[in-house]
Amino acid sequence: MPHDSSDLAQHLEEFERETSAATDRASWEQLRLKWLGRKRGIVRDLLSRLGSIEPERRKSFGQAVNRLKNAVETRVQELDDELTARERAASRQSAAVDVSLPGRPPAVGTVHPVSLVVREIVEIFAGLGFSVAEGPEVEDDFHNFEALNFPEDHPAREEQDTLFLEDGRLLRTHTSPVQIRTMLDREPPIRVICPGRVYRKDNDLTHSPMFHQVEGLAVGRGITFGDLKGTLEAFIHRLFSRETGVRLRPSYFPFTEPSAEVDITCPFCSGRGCRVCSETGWMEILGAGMVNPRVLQHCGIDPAIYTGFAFGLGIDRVAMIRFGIPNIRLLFDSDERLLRQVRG
Ligand code: 2NL
Repeated sequence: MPHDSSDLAQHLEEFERETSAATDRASWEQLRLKWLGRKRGIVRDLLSRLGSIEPERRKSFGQAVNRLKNAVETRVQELDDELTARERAASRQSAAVDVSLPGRPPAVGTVHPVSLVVREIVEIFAGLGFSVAEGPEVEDDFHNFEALNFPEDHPAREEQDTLFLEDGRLLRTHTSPVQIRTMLDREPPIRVICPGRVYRKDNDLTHSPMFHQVEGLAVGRGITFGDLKGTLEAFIHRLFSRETGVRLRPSYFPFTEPSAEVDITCPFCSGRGCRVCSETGWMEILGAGMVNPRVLQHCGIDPAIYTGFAFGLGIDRVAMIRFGIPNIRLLFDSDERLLRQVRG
């Protein structure tokens, strides 16, 4: 049992040895408990023996224990300060910002080919005096079919082709309802271009249930089929090239009379014939015609005073032709590897 000053000197030596091994928090805490612990600490233990020591040695022993106690307390505090300083330095290091590192460039998206083509078409028609009109994608039977002179039993009205909501409304199958709304809202002269998403119950290698359309409408006094032809030729020459040939074939739509389908000379072979145009030299890109008087009437416009022309084209096909995208899936997958290859 350590009862005199020399034993205490050994304690001090032992303590010194142990401090050099206390290099982290855990070993420091062990050291502190062993020496300064309130219950079984060595210093506390020595002090508790003070009473059982002979009176003449009690004073010097007590002083020696106090010196040991002070030395241990001082050193434990020093070690604690050292550990804290090292921990702070380490966390500063790991949180440090290296201001000389180059910045991480933000990911920048690209404009979708369909949007590029829409912008271009809108720009061309703006130059011809047309403004953009937009409307809802969820429509009713009146704006999507009835006002457009679709007969009650027209196949396009069937569930087989049109996506219906439970309440009887539907996803618009063309952007024509936007033009119907425009005619109901405004007085002629009207010149609008209506780009947007449209929906049909179609899903195969060449059809997507959602696709994009642009329709145009001009209503005013004395508008003729010649105006339609001139407008479309100007448009096609700007969108493709001045050399592009244009031809109109008679066709039928319930909402126009007369109606035409519009072909252009194949942009891939300039009309000589290739695989893309099935060796015909022509590609169909538009449907058009003079607005059926019954449609004008549905919209409160007097067909005795006003006439109009209208046309519609699928944007997706134009974008695919324009950028050489071989199928509709690639166009709608939004794969950045494709999008980055397409530049307006
Ligand atoms: C096509 C054919 C066309 C129209 C759309 C239209 C709209 C109103 C009145 C009359 Cl409100 N016509 N739109 C006219 C002719 C053809 O689209 O093949 N589209 C892809």
